Amino acid sequence: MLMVSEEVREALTAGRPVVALESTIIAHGLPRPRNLQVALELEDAVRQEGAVPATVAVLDGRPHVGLGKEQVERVANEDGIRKLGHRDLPLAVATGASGATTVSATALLAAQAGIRVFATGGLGGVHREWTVTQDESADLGLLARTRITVVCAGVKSILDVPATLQRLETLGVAVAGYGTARFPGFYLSDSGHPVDWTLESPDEVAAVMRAQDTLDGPGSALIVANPVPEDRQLDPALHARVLADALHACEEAGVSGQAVTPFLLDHLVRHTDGASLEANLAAVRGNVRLAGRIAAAWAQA
Ligand code: PSU
Ligand code: MN
Repeated sequence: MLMVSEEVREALTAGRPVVALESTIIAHGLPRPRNLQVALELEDAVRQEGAVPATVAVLDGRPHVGLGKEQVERVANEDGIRKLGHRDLPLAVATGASGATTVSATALLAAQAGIRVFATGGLGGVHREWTVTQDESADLGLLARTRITVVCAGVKSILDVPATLQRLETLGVAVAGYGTARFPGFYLSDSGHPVDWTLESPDEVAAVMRAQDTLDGPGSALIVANPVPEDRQLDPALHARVLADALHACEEAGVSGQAVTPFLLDHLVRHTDGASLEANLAAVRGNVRLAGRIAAAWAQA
């Protein structure tokens, strides 16, 4: 049922590096037409690091790992592309729907295809107001059950960051800062919260992955939290101001469920004159490149 592209299948069989990429950021996280350019650029960046990109999406009810150019175009431009978390996969498959995969659905499909390294922008997590809405991204629960390394710039700053870090601890998901002892803040290099572990090189990350396998504990993820370079981050004062506005607007508009994340991200883009988009892209680019290097170190191991 899983459609693994020929290029990805060959690379996996030969033990060459592969990096999974999610598609929700393309379909629902970035404005058109920039989203298509970015999708292709990210695939290119993976290739420049010597790895094969495997963008994940569901098209006409078929889960794909590794997309051709026309398929990437569909994800970026087609109206009615849904947002699919892992719980949505059987529904999309059985009804023949098309959709972009979130971190949870991407991690699941990538792991099933035998891919160990995955790059994204920011993970989903615990939303502010959790006590009222119980809105916690399914990303966290799935990563507690899936042996995959996720390179991200932390969790989106629209979330409750300390609550998300606590949930990751409770769920037993390993978290390490890459070259930093601070948990990155997605648009910002530093969320203001520390991490317990710091890894300094792709080889070190690969060694942790090997240790996960050797110890053979619960099949959980390794989160490599890679900060956006400081000179590329969103101005922290602007970030604080616009984020407060965005959260307020979201409440006013009565947005809930799956629509919350895209609503907030879009609000930030429009009210920072695109600066949040640039910081977002800088973060994702950095993550994709690092993931390529980690995949290469892992393939050599
Ligand atoms: N980070 C971004 N843009 C996004 C997302 C993350 O910069 O669009 C997506 C990811 O796919 C993540 C999802 O898995 O949002 C989380 O959505 P939710 O909170 O509905 O679980
Ligand atoms: Mn949610």
